[in-house]
Amino acid sequence: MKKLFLLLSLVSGSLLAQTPRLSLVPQPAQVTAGTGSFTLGPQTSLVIRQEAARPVAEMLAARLQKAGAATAGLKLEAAARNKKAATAANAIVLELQPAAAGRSPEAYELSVQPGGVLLKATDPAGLFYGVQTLLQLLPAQAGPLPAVSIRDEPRFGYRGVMIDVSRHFFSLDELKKVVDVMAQYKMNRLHWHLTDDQGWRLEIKKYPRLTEVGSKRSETLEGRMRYNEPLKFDGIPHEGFYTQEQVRELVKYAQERYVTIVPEIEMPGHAMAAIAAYPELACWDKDHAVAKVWGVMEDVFCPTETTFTFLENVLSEVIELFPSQYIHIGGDECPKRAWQQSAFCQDLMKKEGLKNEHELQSYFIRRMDKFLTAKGRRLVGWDEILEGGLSPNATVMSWRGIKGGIEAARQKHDVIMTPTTNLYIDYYQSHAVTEPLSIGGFVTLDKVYSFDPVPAELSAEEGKHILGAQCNLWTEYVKTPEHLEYMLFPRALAVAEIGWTPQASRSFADFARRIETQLPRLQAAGIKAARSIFDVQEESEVDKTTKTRTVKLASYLEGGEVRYTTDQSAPTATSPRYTGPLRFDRLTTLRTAIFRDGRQLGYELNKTYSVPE
Ligand code: TNX
Repeated sequence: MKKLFLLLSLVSGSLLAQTPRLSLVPQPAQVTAGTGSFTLGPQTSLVIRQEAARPVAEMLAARLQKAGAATAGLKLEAAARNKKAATAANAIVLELQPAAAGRSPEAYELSVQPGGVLLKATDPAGLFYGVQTLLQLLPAQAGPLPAVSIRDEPRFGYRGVMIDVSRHFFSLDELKKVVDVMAQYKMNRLHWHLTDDQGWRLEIKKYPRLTEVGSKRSETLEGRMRYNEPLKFDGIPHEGFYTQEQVRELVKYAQERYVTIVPEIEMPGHAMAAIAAYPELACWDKDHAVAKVWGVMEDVFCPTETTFTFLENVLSEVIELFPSQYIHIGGDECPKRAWQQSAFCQDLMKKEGLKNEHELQSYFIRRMDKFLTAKGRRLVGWDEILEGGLSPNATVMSWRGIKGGIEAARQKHDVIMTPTTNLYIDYYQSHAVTEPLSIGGFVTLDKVYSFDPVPAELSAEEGKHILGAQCNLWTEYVKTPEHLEYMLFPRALAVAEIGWTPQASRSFADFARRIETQLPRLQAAGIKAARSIFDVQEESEVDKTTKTRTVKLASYLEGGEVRYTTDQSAPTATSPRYTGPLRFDRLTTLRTAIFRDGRQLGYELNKTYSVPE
């Protein structure tokens, strides 16, 4: 992108030297800077050429009014088809064109010229995304739109966020807020993790105890689970579920923003909440209760006809509620002990010719696959569904790294990439002492950004099975909407760009610059995003032979100066500036922060390093 601007300003000289740098996220496939600008005013009209464009136009009008960009006026006009778009002066024209072969329905072309704006797409989805771009072009404080022409299209069709509402419940309003932000950054799948050991959150008419019993736990583990230490609980009951009416409301709300909600009903593991409600679903005859600790539980669904009937009935209601083609059935982390100890399971394995419990799990998933396929839907599951044989129509969500994804793509199955290494946003994102308690791990914004969903190991043909990427927010340690937003943003925006922007146009340095301008917009929308882009990035390594430690520091920010001290004093704007790796040969305390224009940005990192003895 930078190169393109450089080239353009070389070619056109001083005219383009004035061109403002755009801060669009995700970076569009193709941007050509123009000359001049267009200012919206009370006389500006909003023109649609087809009725199908009306909902998107209405949404644009509402957003422009809210942004104060269009005072009083902004009339929405449905102009006759035969009027030429290009001649509509002082107007924003939305136009649907006949589909061009091979173009994604999400593609659009946007042209801003001093005389007006023309947005073209073959599908309302494309118009919707063009409108998101247009709104991002608008300065935060309303003002002129820079002249530009953009041809844009996503790299992947699946650009997702997963939210776990089982471990902690989040309100419908909070989820709507997340959907709003997702849509603004062109994300289109919200994977809703609705059930798990710690709570069943979806009303099922046929089985009222799922929510009467399964949506409540008496208390929750406090802090982390530590080996050999007694567990501590908070004594606070936790509960919550969504009525079917609320589900319909959210599905519709998301649909209007081109976000499809992919529901997940976990099986055969992570099922304790359902089993607590209906103990006959278990293999074991013991006390069943909704879990109040985290982890992998051994109390799982038993593959009896009772269980299959139950799950098919549940999924039938799920299918009624969710138009999503994909229905997620979990499939992860199912310990096999209960099945090993069950005479019923051992018998079933003999009868079905299943060699081991992995094949029994595969039998379980295959039955669900058959059921969903017969209903015209597609099964998606975590990568454990590969074990014991993948069922014919399954799509795999690769979470334990990318290996499962590679294997599935080679077997010609579709894949969504969501590896813990890069896309687990329940992990820490900064060294800052202000980071709230999390499950562990370390996934910084650039770690997320650096992920390419298509592994180099795959051939071009196999690579086509990669549908896209998704970040996962598990909420064992995320209890409040503020914390949820802090974990999600801006890291989900990196996933938005992974999913949308051509790999060759991606640059983290430029992304960080753009994120800096997006943060105030998120804040204005009431989103409590993390500000870790203002913190020092740090990495260290010991060398046993020289008995030294090397510390590398960096700033994501353009013009960000990393300054530091090693004498215990607080870093200031005049402290030594970091220019290259620091080497310590004794115990050293490093205090460092980022400065720009004489001011400290973000938090100080204060860390004491040991060296090898
Ligand atoms: C693994 S990822 C799980 C979740 C946990 C998560 C915590 C996956 C399919 N299962 O049950 O919440 O780790 O990071």
